Amino acid sequence: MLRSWSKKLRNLLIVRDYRFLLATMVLFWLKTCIVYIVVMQLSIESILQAVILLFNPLSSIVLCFGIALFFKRRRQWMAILIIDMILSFILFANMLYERFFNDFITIPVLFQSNNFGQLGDSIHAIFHPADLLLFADIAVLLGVALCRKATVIPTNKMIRRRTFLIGAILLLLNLGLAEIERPQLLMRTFDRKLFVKLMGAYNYHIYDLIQHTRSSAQRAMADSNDLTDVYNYVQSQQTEPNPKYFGAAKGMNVIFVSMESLQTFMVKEKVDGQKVMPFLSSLTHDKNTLYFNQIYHQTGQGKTSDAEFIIENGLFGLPRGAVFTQKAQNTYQATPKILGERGYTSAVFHGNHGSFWNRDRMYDALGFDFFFDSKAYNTNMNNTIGYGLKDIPFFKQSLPILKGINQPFYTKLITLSNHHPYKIDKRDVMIPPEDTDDKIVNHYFQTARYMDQALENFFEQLRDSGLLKRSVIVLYGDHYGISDNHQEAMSEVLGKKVTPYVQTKLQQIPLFIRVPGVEGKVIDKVGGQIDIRSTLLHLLGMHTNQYISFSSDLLSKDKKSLTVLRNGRFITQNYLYTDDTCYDKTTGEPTEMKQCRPFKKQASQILSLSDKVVYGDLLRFYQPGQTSFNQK
Ligand code: GP9
Ligand code: MN
Repeated sequence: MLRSWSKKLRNLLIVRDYRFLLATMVLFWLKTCIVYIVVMQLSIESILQAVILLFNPLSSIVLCFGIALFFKRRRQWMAILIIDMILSFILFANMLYERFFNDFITIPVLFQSNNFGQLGDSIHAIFHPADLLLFADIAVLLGVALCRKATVIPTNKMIRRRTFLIGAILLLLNLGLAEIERPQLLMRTFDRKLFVKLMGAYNYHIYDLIQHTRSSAQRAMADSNDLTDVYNYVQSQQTEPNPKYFGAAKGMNVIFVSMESLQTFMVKEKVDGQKVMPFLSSLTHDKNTLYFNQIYHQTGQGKTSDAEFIIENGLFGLPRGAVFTQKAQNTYQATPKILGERGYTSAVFHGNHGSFWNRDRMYDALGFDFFFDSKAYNTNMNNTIGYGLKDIPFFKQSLPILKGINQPFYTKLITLSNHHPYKIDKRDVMIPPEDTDDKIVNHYFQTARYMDQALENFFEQLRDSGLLKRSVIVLYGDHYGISDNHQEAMSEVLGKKVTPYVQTKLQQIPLFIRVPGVEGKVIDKVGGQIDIRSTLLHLLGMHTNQYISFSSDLLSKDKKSLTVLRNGRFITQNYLYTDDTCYDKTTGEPTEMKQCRPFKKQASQILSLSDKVVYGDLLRFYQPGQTSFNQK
C-alpha cells in the first residue's frame, strides 16, 4: 500500500511535464517565506507558529497556479508566469507598504489617495534595489520556457478537479491550525499582522475583499430616511444635565486611561491579606474622585477597541467582529472630533503596534490628532511583555510626550500588562498569586497589582508635572478579564457559586472620574461604558442633545438605569436579565418574566438602532442639530 503510494507520488513528481509548474510553485513558496521572515519580520513565538507560517502560502499557491491548467497547452507556461508575476507584485507592494506603514494593504487603503501620496514621496527611501530579486525567479523561468525546456502539462477535467481539491484541503488545514493558535481568528480579526502570520498574505487579501464587499453593500442600501427612527428614539431618551456638575470641568484637559481586563470585583480584593489594588482602592474615597461601582462593560468581539468605540461615540460596537476593523471608513461624530472643533488637541498613547485593532485607521476617523504607538517608545526585551511595552515604563515614557501636547488636550492611554494569559516577569511580581487550581485566575491578581502600581506612579508624575490639577482623569476597565470558562476558580475567589446571575454581575468594570474641585463620592447608579461620553461632555459644559448617541449622563438626576450588554443581556436598578431568565436584584433569584419584558423589547431596540447607524454609516447624512431627514 505504502509502496504503491510512494510510486504514485514519484511518478507524479518525476513526470517531466510537471517540472516547470512545480519549480515555479516551489520558488514562489520560498520567496514568500523569505519575505515573511526577513522583510516583514513576522515574529515566530512557537513551533506551531513557525509551522503555520511556512504552511500558509501553500493553499493560495495551489489554487492560484491551478488556474493555469485551464489554459490551452501552448499558453500554459505564459499563464504560469503571468500568475507568478501578479502574485509577486502583490508581495512586492505589501513589502514596500509594510516598510513604511508597518501594516498590510487593505482595499480601503487602495482608495486612500493620501496614503499613496505619502508613500510616493518616500518611495526612494523604502525601495531597495535588492527588492528586484523578488522577480529574479520569473526571469530565469522565462528563459527556461523560451529555450523550450518547459513542455506542456497534460491536463484534463480530473487533474484540474484534483488540483483544486488539494488546494481546498490545504486551506481547511490552514484554517484548523490557525484556529488552534488563535481561536476565532476570522471572527475577531484581531490584527492584520496576526492574520497574515496565520492565514498568509494571499488569503488575507481574499478575506479583506469579502469583508469589504459585505460592508459596502450594507452601506450602499442605506439612505437619510433611515435616520428618522434613530433620531426620534435618541431624542426621547434625553435627560437634563445635573446643574451641580454641568461645566464643573470646563476648559480642563481630559486624560482617559483604559485599564486592561479590569473587573470591578478586583478593586476590593485581597491576596494573603494584601490589597490587590491598593491605589485604585484608595481612589474610591479620594476627595476629588467620583467612583461608579455599578458600571458594566458593553463590549463584543472587538474587546478593547469596542470599549474605545463605545466611549468615543456613544454607539455600540458590532454584533460580530470589531467595528474598528470593519467600519473605519464611516463618518463619526466622536468626542475627539467634537472637542477638536472647540480648540482641544487629541492624542492616543499605546505601547503596541499601531495596526492592532486597525487603530491607526480608526483614530483618523474618530478625529484624533496624534497616535503614539510602539514606535514612539523605547522598547527592549526587558520592558515588554505580551502585546508590548509594560505599563510602568509606558506611563513613564508617555509623560514627557503628554506634557508637550498643546492644552487643553483630550488624551487616552491604553494599558496592556494585565492581559490574558496574565504573564508577568519575576521582577515585576509584587504580591503572591491567588491560590486556586486555575493558573489564569491566580496570575490575574499579580498582573492587576502591577497595573495598580503603574497607575499610582502615573498619578504621582501627573501631580509633579502640574497636570493633575488641570485635568479630568477617567479610568475605566475595558472588559472582563476572567471569562465564563473559569467559574470554578471564581467561585473559590468570591466564596459563592457563580450562577448566571453572578456571572452577569461580574461584567461590571470600575469607572473613576477625578475632577479637580468636585467633591468625590461613590455613585451606585447602574450604567454602562456607553454613558461615559455624555457624562464627560456635560462635565466639560457641553450639551449633547444635538448628537446621535445612546449615551446618558450618569450624573443626571433622571438617568434611566436600563443598561444593555452587547449580547442582549441587560441590567436595571431592580432587575437583571440573563440566559432568558429575569432576576430580582434584591434576592439574586429568578422572578417573573413580566418584570423584564418591557425592558427586553427596549434593549433589543437600542442595539438594533445602534447597528443601523454603524452598518448604514448613517452619520454621513447627519449634521448635529438637524431635525428632518427626508431625502429631497
Ligand atoms: C492590544 C490591546 C489588547 O493592543 O489593546 O486588546 P484586547 O485583546 O484586550 O482586545
Ligand atoms: Mn483589552
